[in-house]
Amino acid sequence: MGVPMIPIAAAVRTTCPYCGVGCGIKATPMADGALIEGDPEHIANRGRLCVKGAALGETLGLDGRLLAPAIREDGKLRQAGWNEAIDKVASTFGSIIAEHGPDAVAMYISGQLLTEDYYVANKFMKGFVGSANIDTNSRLCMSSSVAGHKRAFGEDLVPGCYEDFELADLLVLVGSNTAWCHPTLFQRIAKAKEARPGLRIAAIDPRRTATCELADLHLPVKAGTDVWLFNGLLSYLARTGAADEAFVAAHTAGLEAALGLADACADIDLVARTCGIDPRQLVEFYELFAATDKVVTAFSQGVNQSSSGTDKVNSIINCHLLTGRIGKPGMGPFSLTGQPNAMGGREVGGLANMLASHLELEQPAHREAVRSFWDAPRIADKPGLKAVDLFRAIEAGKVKAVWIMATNPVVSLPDADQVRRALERCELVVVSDMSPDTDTAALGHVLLPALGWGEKDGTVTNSERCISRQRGFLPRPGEARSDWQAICQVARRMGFRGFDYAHVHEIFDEHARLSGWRNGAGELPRAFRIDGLAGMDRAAYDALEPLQWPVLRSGEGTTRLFADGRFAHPDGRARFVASAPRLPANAPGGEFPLALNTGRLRDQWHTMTRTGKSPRLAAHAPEPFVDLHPHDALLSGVREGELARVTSRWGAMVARVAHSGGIARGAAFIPIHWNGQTASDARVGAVVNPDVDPVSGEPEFKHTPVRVEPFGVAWHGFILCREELDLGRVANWTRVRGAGFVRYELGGREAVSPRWARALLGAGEDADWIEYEDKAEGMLRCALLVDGRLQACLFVSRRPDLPARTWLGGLFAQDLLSAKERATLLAGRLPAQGADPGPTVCSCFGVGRNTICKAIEEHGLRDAAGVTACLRAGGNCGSCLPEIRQLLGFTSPPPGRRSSGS
Ligand SMILES: Nc1nc2c(c(=O)[nH]1)N[C@H]1C(S)=C(S)[C@@H](COP(=O)(O)OP(=O)(O)OC[C@H]3O[C@@H](n4cnc5c(=O)[nH]c(N)nc54)[C@H](O)[C@@H]3O)O[C@H]1N2
Ligand SMILES: Nc1nc2c(c(=O)[nH]1)N[C@H]1C(S)=C(S)[C@@H](COP(=O)(O)OP(=O)(O)OC[C@H]3O[C@@H](n4cnc5c(=O)[nH]c(N)nc54)[C@H](O)[C@@H]3O)O[C@H]1N2
Ligand code: SF4
Ligand SMILES: [Mo]
Repeated sequence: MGVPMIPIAAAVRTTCPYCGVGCGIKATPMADGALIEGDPEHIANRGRLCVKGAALGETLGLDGRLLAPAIREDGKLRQAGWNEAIDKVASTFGSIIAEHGPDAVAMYISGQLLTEDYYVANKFMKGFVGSANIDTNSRLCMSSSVAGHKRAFGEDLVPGCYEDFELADLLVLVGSNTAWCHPTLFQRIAKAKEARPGLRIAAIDPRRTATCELADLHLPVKAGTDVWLFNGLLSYLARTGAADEAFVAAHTAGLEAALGLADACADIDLVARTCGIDPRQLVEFYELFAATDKVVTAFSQGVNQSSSGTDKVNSIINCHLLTGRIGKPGMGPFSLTGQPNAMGGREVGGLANMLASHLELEQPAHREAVRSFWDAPRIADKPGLKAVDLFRAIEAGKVKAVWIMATNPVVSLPDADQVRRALERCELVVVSDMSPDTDTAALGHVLLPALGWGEKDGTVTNSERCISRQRGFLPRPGEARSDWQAICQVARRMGFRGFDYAHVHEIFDEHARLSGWRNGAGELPRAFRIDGLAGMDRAAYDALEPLQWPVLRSGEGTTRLFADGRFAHPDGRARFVASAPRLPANAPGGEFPLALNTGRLRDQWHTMTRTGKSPRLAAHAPEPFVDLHPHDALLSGVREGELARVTSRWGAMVARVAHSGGIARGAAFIPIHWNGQTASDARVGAVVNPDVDPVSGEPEFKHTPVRVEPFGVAWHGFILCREELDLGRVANWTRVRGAGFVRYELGGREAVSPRWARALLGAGEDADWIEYEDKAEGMLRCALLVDGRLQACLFVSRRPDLPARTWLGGLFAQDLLSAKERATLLAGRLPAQGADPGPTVCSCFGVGRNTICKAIEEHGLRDAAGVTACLRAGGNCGSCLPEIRQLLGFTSPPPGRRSSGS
């Protein structure tokens, strides 16, 4: 800090590795890392970044990286060369295929791969191994949207673009916490609304989220009931003359059947009751939708991750087809993609039931087209196993080897303990990752080191079909390689031809050419085409500017699809899909009275392997929590701030009870991010039920019946220390990354003593050790100093009344404690110190909740701009503005934090 950073190379334009907004980034390599800024020229973000993107520089260090291949023997990992590791994978895959057939091996890959990696993985499995047992975590994410698009449009096509969000007069956000999960897009929406207050926003979400702060209307639907709501809307639109009859007649089919079913939802009171919302609110929403021409309905996981996910998608699209609101500026259904390359994965046919380039696995002519293009010896001729079924087949011993790449299924799949059992029984588990310390890598027999963001090269496609380059700007560390290189090596070792790419642009070129292959009238026409990008040499590929597919001619993208009313079904007509609403099969009641919903937090990315490295990001929500309505907490016998056990038929976990004020009675919410590396017992996947949507196979992540009960501990405590510790038999712990220290939050059952503390913190006989014990009060406080510098401190109390961690954490930045600091160390704060700033709200400037609330009160601040002017909070990336608005509105604070917990 304080030393000016000096660029060591020119800035490189690349793309953010996190969410599907796909923001452009300008990265400048520095002597000590990289300077990360928004790329003002990228069409997705025009220079904006959210807090995760802005903190990327903090996640690029090589600590905790897998830098060489490793092989596990007799339970122990040992380093290996690439040759040996590749040999082991190729020969084991080969012998299992020879003995049991190609379906006895599998790959499980990820929407975080680059398109080129993804393309090669599919070519390898479907064309050369000859099995479609290759599925991806997009099964957990986008597969319901894929299935819904294919049913309605004849192909997996997202009609619109981000600009439509700004041009709309009504924006409906269904099951999407856009403020936290697609933050720069949300900022575009907020700006548009500021400029044009006539832009109305409706949020449909069982929770009151940060997104709802911007909404004119929040419909807190009961989880799983969206099809009632949209079938009711379809029927209402038809009854009230809102249909575009000419459009329906010329460009669609199937309305009668869809209306036949939707009319069962014509009764407003019935729909309102089923959805658990006020009938007046429902009518207000229906009237607004009917009266507004420019409507965008954007949706994500509250829609997709459901046992009726595909029907939810189609029930939304039906309403846009009936009103002809599709393919025109400012209108259309819009599936928000989650991962940076969810869309690219779909282009290359990443799912087990797809073929490359939007061709169909189940159609012989399509299979032959791809086989001949690849000059492959065979081609998979039936769909492979979808994610949940795949891991069941592994446990059953039917699939004997699996190669897992860029995903962490032991954390992220439902019934996650089953996934762990499956991998424990699998003959060969290969894991390609950047980290050797994930819950999945811990079960790998062969670990292959992957290049990470900033090191690898290729393309990604965002939610609006925009293809952008990810460009490397850091040296390639250790022996890490691109995932495509690892796959090609195994393929070549297995004797397959067609895997001799010298550079990644050759893979992109092949992918581009395949999209034009037999893609004409009378052949196998499909809208996905990027053959306009074929034939680029390396320099042209490196210089590729972001552009939206289809690309028929070099440099010319396509902003919107279906402008001419022609869809991809052979007759050119879109389909209404009739769907009867149904509730989740596993209903809460009896032993498991609450419906558990799971989702994301603003400052963490999935299983934390990258965002977890940033102290700045950790400050927003340091600990796992279960958000409950106070009434249900009372019935469950648990109290805010205390630990609770959450149990379902499938598994259990422990988290701290929180009341955000945004949860309805009968529901609970737990974030998805904590895992076996960051907490003792907080993998929510272990609790989640494995039900799936019958069409898409996407899991029901948002609805599991659970019970909540106290997780009794005899004491609460925390440790701050410079090095990670082996905590031994502490009943419950969470590890939080701090700046220059590691923080553990603890809950214990066994008696503690200064002796135990000394042993735990590694204080020898003549260590510089300060301690205070009050046995009657159950209080123990100790600190270890080395050469006058704070090395570690531990605070334990029978009651959860521990001092704030802020001041103590700050001491780790010092080389020497002053006499005064040393004297007050065990008090946990300076006597003259002001109030505890509270948990971080603004991560960019480190401004806490208590500080903001105090400023609002003392200075009578009335809007977010006032808070920014006073405290700077919200003045950089803007990701925290919705929470600042929440605080201004005196609604309850964001969940998961005790006021002393920061
Ligand atoms: N900060 C952050 N951003 C991310 C990610 C991340 O890990 N962290 N991950 C990225 C990825 S891969 C994805 S897929 C996206 C996901 O982005 P989102 O879909 O916005 O995120 P979620 O929090 O999973 O769920 C969205 C909302 O669905 C609501 N919901 C639950 N059940 C129902 C229901 O039955 N009906 C309706 N209408 N709503 C319901 C939940 O209450 C929740 O608020 O985020 C992307 N962006
Ligand atoms: N309960 C519940 N569970 C969920 C969800 C939910 O809402 N609720 N959402 C689901 C959704 S939408 C998603 S997308 C999944 C996400 O779940 P995962 O995909 O399991 O989560 P990540 O932590 O992103 O895992 C990515 C892994 O790949 C590694 N990695 C990153 N880049 C690369 C690379 O270039 N190459 C290689 N080889 N490795 C790399 C990272 O270190 C990390 O270990 O979670 C799903 N699970
Ligand atoms: S919104 Fe944030 S996480 Fe998403 S792409 Fe942009 S900077 Fe990355
Ligand atoms: Mo996702």
